Amino acid sequence: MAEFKPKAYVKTTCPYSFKFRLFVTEAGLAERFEFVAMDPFSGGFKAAKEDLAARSGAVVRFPVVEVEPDVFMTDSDALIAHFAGRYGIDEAELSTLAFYRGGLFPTILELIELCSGPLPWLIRLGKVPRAFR
Ligand SMILES: N[C@@H](CCC(=O)N[C@@H](CS)C(=O)NCC(=O)O)C(=O)O
Repeated sequence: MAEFKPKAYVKTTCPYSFKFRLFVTEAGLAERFEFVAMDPFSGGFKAAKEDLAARSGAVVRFPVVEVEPDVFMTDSDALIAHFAGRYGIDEAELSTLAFYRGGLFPTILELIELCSGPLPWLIRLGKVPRAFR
């Protein structure tokens, strides 16, 4: 029987999803995954997310990976550790991942945190940051 290919649901605007996608690519594992890009600006996003919630039995936080048929895992760092272990990857050797984790990633999280205070006001002005849509 063919080996199950983990199915990774990654949200296009999500810094955690990007971290996992970056790990997979830099580790040379891209061929081992099926990626599903979840675009919050597309019409099907809400229904696809609800379907994922029903199938996984949990509140959806991206990235989500179906690691085995009907077995779902979340949390970007836990997923990275899981697949690094499975494929014998040393995370410390992934310099682009370290570059992202050390700079852009915390910067985006900080911006999201800063925007969440004035969010109701931004919504009233019709200026909802992409990360909150
Ligand atoms: N600790 C989690 C955080 C994941 C998270 O907060 N994801 C956000 C998007 S960046 C999410 O899925 N929120 C629900 C949604 O966007 O529908 C991780 O590292 O994966």
